[in-house]
Amino acid sequence: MSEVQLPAEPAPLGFDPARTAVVIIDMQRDFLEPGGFGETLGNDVSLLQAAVVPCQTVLAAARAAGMLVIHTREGHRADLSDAPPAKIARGAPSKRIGDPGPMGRILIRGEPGHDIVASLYPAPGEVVLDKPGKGAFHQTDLAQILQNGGIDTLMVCGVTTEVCVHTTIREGNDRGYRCVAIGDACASYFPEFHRVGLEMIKAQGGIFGWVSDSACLAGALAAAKAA
Ligand code: C5J
Repeated sequence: MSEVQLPAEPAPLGFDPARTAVVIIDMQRDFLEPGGFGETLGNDVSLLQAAVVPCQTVLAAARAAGMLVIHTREGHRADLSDAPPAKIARGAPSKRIGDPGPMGRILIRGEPGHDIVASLYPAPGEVVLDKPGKGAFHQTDLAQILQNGGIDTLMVCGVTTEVCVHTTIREGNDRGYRCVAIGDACASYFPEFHRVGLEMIKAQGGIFGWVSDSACLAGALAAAKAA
């Protein structure tokens, strides 16, 4: 497939699917389902459902185009040795990271709540990247994976827009990647933060990235394949 033209803001972006990775951030039960980390912080987790179908569209399009797909999961080792005390102590949640909950221990690797929601489950061979922080580059081998794959562009979606999606796009931008937020495939517990979060990325001529949507990405890939 030759260069694909993606409608995006602040400007269209040409990308090579062979050099582009789709990064799906933290579509985990702990954030999207009742009884997990998101709800312990007092959030209405149902708001994140808005990103599920658009993420499915992105995932299906990426798979059909043979693109590198990376699923991230925020979480910690069972002994919490990789969890900064300042992160565990933060706020006044009903349960803290590591406490037992209805989906197992909160935000702990291997627990049911840490897993990716069934509707977006990784296919065999897709990269599943465990990250202890908000950004997908922090304390992970993502940079090595992208370098080995010859990747220069990231299509980023998932949750939450203003936290882990933003942090990952900022990290990627600083490392020289062209980062596109797939806006409707991102969601937040705070609709206003979602809206403004996307505005921030594309402001000032695309100060740290581009914003597009799932239909545009799927349509652009399909059009390029048919050409
Ligand atoms: C948060 C995330 N919001 N995946 N994590 O703590 O955005």
